[in-house]
Amino acid sequence: MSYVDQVLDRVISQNPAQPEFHQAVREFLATVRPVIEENEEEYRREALLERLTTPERQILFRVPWVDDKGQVQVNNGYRVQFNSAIGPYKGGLRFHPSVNLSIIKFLGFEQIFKNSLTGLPIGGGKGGADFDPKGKSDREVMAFCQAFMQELYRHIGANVDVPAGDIGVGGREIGFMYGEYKKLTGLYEGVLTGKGLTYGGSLARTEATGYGLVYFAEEMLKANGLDIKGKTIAISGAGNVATYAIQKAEQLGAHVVTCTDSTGWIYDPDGIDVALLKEVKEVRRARLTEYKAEKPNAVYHEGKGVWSTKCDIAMPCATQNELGLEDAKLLKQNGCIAVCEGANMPTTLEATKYILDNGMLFTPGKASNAGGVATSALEMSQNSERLSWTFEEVDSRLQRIMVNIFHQVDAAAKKYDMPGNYAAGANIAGFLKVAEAMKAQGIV
Ligand code: NDP
Ligand code: 2IT
Repeated sequence: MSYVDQVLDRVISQNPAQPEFHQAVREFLATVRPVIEENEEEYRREALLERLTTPERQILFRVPWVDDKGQVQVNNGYRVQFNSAIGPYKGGLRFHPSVNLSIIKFLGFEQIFKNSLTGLPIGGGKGGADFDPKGKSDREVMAFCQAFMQELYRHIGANVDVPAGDIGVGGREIGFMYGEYKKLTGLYEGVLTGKGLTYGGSLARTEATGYGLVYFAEEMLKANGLDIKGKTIAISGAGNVATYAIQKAEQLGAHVVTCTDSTGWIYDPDGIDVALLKEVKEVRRARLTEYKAEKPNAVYHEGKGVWSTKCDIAMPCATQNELGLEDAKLLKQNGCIAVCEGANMPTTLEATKYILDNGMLFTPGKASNAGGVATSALEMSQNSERLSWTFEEVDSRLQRIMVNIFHQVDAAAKKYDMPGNYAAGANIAGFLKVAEAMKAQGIV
């Protein structure tokens, strides 16, 4: 049996009932196969792939907190410190009722290669809890964040592990967690990114993932003789990534006609109104029905279905496995030419295969959404030198990083005879740097 197949079998049997983690590893191993096969004996002897697919450390903890009625609630907390070959563990925290070890491990695994692609010194990690911030008061969210940090603080640090936001974790949650970390440790250090601007945050971090996605898409389209200007885009999600992807795409002359939340979706022929979207989702923390209520031309659909929209480009920016095979077929039928992932693993393996086999362009999240974590690393740099850069400085570095990631990914795909297969290119380019660093550091 080939080494790659042997490792995949091992991952599946040693991590039962973790379908998302299996999916991420399967996708990765399938595309790095040609690189491994060039040096199979050496990789096998050093158990490089076994080490890479096994987290360095997994922390599972109880998070007890008191709700507004005086009832004690208990949630499950996670931090998976996956790989520190190229830098301190870095990756977001997700608060969502669906969170489990499989989801945190798939995210942590992909984060290793994403962080490598940024060219910055950050290792891979991810964490979170099955806490649902929906419908909770600010005091309840604070109580939860404090309880979460009461355990997490002993495992993280500015040079150890630096968490940030993800689904359900934005500026409010990072603030509460930062305050608790400072109180427990007495340290005022860059232990979290995505901080508020008054206490060590970086300008443009809020916008970075969405903006970075559009910078990446723009460069990829350019390399294929296309222009983002004038394109109709269907986006899913209505959170941090989606909002700023919509804003940047509209600034660059594209026409974004959809957004979604967990209960339904909006089609707005006039183009999504970002100011209204932010008011509904960030300020009121309400449903998209409130967007519709203020936009007579917009149509609100309950449930799923956003990928039935006629568009040139689809940008899934909500969550994993939100774009399946039937969605990919619909997109193709309707003339869509590119799927650019803003979320982590939003496209199923079957849908990705269909997209690539049918001549559509595809950019994998670990490359196209890397602008968020790259800007987090820029926030770490600013914290270290105790300076704050201007918005323009951070944004122009972000643009350069995204353009550079695209060219690394493109070159790796070409080098291994898979031109245009950016999914393979991203995995290979991300992997090679981490593998070299792991080799250099010996068996640890
Ligand atoms: P937010 O919590 O800000 O927004 C998430 C959006 O997706 C919300 O509109 C939410 O709906 C919707 N959503 C979440 N879960 C589901 C679900 N299970 N089914 C349907 N809709 C869902 O998160 P982000 O924008 O930060 O994250 C979106 C994606 O981008 C995630 O995959 C995340 O891992 C990835 N990502 C985020 C980065 C960041 O910097 N924040 C960086 C790189 C990737 P509702 O409004 O109803 O809650
Ligand atoms: O998936 C991701 O890259 C993030 N949620 C951002 C991580 C970070 O450390 O900024």
